Amino acid sequence: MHSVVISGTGLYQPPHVITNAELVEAFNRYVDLQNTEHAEAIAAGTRAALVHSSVEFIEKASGIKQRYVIEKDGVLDPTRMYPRFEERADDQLSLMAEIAVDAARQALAAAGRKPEDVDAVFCSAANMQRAYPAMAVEIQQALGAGGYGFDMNVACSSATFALEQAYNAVRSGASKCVLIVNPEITSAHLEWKDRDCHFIFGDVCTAIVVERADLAVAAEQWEILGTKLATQFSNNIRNNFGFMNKAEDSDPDARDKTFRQEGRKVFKEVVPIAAAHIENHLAALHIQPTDVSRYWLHQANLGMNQLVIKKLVGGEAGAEIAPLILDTYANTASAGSVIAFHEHRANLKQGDLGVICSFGAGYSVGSVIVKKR
Ligand code: CO8
Repeated sequence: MHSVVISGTGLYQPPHVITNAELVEAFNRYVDLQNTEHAEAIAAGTRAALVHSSVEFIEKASGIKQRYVIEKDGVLDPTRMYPRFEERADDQLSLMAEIAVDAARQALAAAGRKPEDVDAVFCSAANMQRAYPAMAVEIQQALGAGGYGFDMNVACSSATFALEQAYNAVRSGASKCVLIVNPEITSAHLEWKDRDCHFIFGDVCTAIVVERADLAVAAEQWEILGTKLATQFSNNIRNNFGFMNKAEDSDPDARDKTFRQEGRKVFKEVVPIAAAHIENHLAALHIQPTDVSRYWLHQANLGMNQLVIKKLVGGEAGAEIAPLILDTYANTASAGSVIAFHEHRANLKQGDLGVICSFGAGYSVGSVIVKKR
């Protein structure tokens, strides 16, 4: 078995920011328009009036202050409330592939690798732009990478689950250099008209290079000491959008065809699952939670991360131990823990231990324990 390292990461950051104030203003205008349009039904008691959102609630309940999006005007148009993307011809690069190629080039540059050094591409994200051909194969071609590519989806745990596949491929000798990309265009599958969740997500793409330690040339390398994945079925985060909707004669605009969740249940159920998962994974490698210098946790909710850290190390989740990126990026599905790793590792030194951990729909939890070389 070969030793395996993460030798580079990359981050595509979309051009537009939506602050909570802008988001709430647009949402409240939508609510007022809807309530005026349906005033009679509301007065007759046959329809419930929609209720305003609030910046204070969003920041207190989630810790999110803003989000990046690829397209902003459509989202903030109270007569539309979803992004406006142009359909592209078959011979043009897809939007998901475009942002993946951007992040991938950065990760390859950090790793000191050329696209032709890559012999596997995993496109792993909570949503795919189309059914086929696989996004990963388009990305492989756009970069000029070799080998093979495939798509995979485990919602918010897509990146960590892909890291285990890459780790196994490289340590077994099947691959030498794997590129993982996590293009998360969550704005297209978020229900911006629902105040319970309209503030949650943002767009982004992360990329990770995983390769054999003995071949790696990057100035900064993180040895993967182990990976651990777990799933447990739950309907508490669900989206019924899918290829059979048309055949089922279901309404494509129905509420169940976009993201929905029982946020409070998710919060309560996932915190103990994630904390126990990390603790067990560390114990299997004879590492105490307090020996870990940094936890790059999934970025869904500030309070969730604070509770997970409290269960693990008994203290507060300060930026030093568990850096927060969801205040600026919001929840970016599988990319969240990778953004935290990308942006918050520069001050760690040789021998320091870290844990990348995702948790989310499925339920799914994935942890990757790393050590700076
Ligand atoms: N403004 C004002 N008030 C509001 C708003 C709002 N925007 N929204 C809700 N309220 C009200 C509610 O109506 C409720 O009122 P009442 O008490 O009168 O009934 C009150 O505020 C409290 O509501 P909640 O109980 O819902 O509030 P919480 O404190 O639980 O906070 C959160 C809601 C922030 C959603 C929180 O529960 C949370 O973050 N939970 C964790 C969720 C989580 O981790 N989810 C992971 C999902 S991501 C994932 O796995 C990837 C999926 C794939 C991505 C696909 C791309 C889109």
